[in-house]
Amino acid sequence: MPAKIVLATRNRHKVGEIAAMAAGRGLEFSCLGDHRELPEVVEDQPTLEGNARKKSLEAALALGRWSLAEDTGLQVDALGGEPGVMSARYAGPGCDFAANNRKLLAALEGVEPRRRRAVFRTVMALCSPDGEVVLEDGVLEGSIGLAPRGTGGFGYDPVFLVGDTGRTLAELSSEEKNGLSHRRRAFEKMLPHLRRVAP
Ligand code: ITT
Repeated sequence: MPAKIVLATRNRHKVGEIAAMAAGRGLEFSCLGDHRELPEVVEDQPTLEGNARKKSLEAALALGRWSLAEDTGLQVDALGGEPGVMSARYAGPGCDFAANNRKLLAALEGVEPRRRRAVFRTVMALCSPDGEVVLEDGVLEGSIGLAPRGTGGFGYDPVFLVGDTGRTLAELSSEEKNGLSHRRRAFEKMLPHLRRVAP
């Protein structure tokens, strides 16, 4: 029987990516959409670590089961690390991905390509049913393009050029993105801890 674990996110793109990475590992995921009775988690911590911990802990304690959560930020050097922990709400409360990308490109207007370095960072948190949390992180290096390109992925993927490949994350197939992403790197580091859930 697969071991049950709740993926404590309201982002359906994250659910798809993590479920694909975890396929065949003896884990059966539910997500917050399956537990509508749970209150919304207020992401008020100043760090990715703090928010990832909070999201995993609240779900695990409310449901009395293992929970996996993550918080991701895009950190742009020329903007002093912004949008960072504010990545989801960069263009304001309730904004969509396109508005965030427009604001980011406007903030970098006139900045030459070699000064547009950025990283994606994911902090993943695994919480046991009694509230014990472990954290792991994953980083993907790249830069911000001059205009959005590609239709894959979500969020900032169309403006994030991967390493020095000249391709945005949105121009990769989902298999390619899931093979090298910040989320993949955090997930790989989390695997030894996940063996406590599904040996
Ligand atoms: P949960 O908190 O419910 O997990 P969220 O979408 O609010 O979902 P975050 O707080 O981690 O997630 O916000 C991170 C934002 O960064 C997210 O809304 C996207 O805009 C962006 N983002 C996260 N992962 C990304 C990825 O792999 N590619 C592109 N953009 C990403």
